[in-house]
Amino acid sequence: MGAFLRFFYTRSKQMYRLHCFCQSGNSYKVALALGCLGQPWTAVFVDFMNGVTRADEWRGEFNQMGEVPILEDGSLRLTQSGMILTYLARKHEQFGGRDDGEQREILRWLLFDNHKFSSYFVSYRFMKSFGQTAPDPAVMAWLKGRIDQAFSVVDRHLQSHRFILGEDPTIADFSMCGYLFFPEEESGLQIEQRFPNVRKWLERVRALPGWSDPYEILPGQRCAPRW
Ligand SMILES: N[C@@H](CCC(=O)N[C@@H](CS)C(=O)NCC(=O)O)C(=O)O
Repeated sequence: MGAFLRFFYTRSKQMYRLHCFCQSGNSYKVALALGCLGQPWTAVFVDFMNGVTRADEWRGEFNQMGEVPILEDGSLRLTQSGMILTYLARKHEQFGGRDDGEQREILRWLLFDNHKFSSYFVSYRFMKSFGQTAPDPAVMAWLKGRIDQAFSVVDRHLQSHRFILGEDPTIADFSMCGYLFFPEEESGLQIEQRFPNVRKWLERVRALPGWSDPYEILPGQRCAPRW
């Protein structure tokens, strides 16, 4: 094999592999980053809805935490979307902040996102749309209160920022928008109506080269909201 062909063969063999499924906004965070970085990737479907990630065998082989996304880069296997996004930003020298101060600021928002902004929204949407039993109204009311607080913080911040850090998009944006391009009926929370600065920010993210709709790029069967 000539050097030229070998280069392409090696490249295609090492294409990123993203273990994911189409309802997973945490997977979408990584898929969106790869798209905006112009990096080709291939999906490895994880049958989350049928309990694959709860099996000891799956956990033993792929992720002891029982979670997706998982990103494979050659022999490297990475988990936790925030860590994966940081890895990609550093590797491709884009979207990762220009100096130590910006990198710290990105980490601050990634932590806020994982603890509060995506996190409470994820639980609410899951119970409303994909849970096996009808959601408990008291739990949903509590979650909605937490969601409203976290989204108010971000909406206020975005009054004076085009993207989370300022003028330019970073992985903090990819992380925080991860659940907000799914159909509104899945949460029923009317986020864009109630938080106008979040809506304008999402329009800016949607306009980025490389953006795609989650249900167009992630594998698996779409299902109608259950409750
Ligand atoms: N902090 C993790 C959260 C990952 C996560 O919760 N993924 C969901 C799918 S979107 C999952 O696999 N959940 C399994 C579980 O909670 O048991 C990340 O950002 O990657």
